[in-house]
Amino acid sequence: MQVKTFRAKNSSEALSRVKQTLGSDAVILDTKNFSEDGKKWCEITAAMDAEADDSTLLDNRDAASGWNEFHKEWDVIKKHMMTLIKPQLDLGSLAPRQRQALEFLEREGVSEGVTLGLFDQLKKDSRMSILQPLGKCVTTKAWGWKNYHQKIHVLTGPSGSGKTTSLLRMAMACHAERPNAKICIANADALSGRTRHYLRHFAELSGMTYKDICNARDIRALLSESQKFDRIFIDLPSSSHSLRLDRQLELLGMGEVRDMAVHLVLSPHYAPGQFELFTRRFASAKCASIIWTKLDEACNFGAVLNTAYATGLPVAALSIGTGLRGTLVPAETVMLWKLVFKHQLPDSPLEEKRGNDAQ
Ligand SMILES: Nc1nc2c(ncn2[C@@H]2O[C@H](COP(=O)(O)OP(=O)(O)OP(=O)(O)O)[C@@H](O)[C@H]2O)c(=O)[nH]1
Ligand SMILES: [Mg+2]
Repeated sequence: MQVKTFRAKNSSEALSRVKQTLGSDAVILDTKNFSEDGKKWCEITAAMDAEADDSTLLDNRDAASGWNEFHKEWDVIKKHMMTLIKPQLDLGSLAPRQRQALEFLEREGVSEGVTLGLFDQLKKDSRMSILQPLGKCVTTKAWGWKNYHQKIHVLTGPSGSGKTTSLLRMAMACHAERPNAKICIANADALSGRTRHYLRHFAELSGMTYKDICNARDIRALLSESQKFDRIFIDLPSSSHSLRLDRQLELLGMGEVRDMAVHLVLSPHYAPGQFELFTRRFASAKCASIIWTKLDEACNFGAVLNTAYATGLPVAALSIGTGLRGTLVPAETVMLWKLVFKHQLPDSPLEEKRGNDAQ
């Protein structure tokens, strides 16, 4: 691994020097702001997952492009296989109710692989509801203390998917459930001043501890005092598309951390090709759930089913708005069916609470 330190007048200049020299795949290991001879400096230490010389960089690019080539080829093979298989997918052989449900899912953007799997099951029994085979692969594990016993919860996902807001909502939900619990919010997105202010502000307002994580050393320090906390939430920075989640965790010193669950934050807005890339990039044994965000802005929800099939991960929560209060709903399977088949968003927990209070 190539590690270099860059100094500039401010963080954006230092960051652009990092990108110029190491490329956009560089991982930030440390950021320091300090004054020297009356001048302010920002120093960033960054690592590139390759040897220093250009030839190795090229080799790595070759390896990456080889990997991409393999996936491209596999995608083409898959397409050809689907063309061969599709004529056998005789929807007319299903009961009308089953056929309509499958056709609906196809229009919703559910992938051919998924509809094929459902068809195989449905053709065995004309009375079978489509929810039966769907329910075997699309599962939920509602966010809350009861279902997630791990102390450390890490949020990851593509840029802008709603990681930071979801992290705060999840932490706040834990706090609401157990007001005396000691919760720590750790911000590993050290270069984003906006994220730091936002997380620190709400952590302090809610009586939670806030910590900045700039490097693997900070992670070690946090882990060494983990017994002080009942839950620790870590906001991971968005990484470049070629940096896989496992590698990113390793570089941050979290590769071997036990008692940790990673939650993948996604919104249904992305194109199918991007979802395929995400499922490869974020594939990790440490992933425990998916949080679906921006459902209030989506017009179809086929991606929710496709991703459940592709990753096998349960859905932990559904996010239905921009605010922090009443916008994160612990997921139940019936909510997913209403979302996919009726385009019906789950009720906000605030509305539910108001209803209960009124009763
Ligand atoms: N409409 C809507 N907006 C949401 C939802 N969840 C988050 N957002 C908005 O999405 C934007 C991005 O959210 P962030 O939490 O900053 O996303 P992020 O993944 O942390 O972003 P980066 O750290 O920049 O990668 C913010 O304006 C949020 O208010 C949601 O469920 N619905
Ligand atoms: Mg963020």
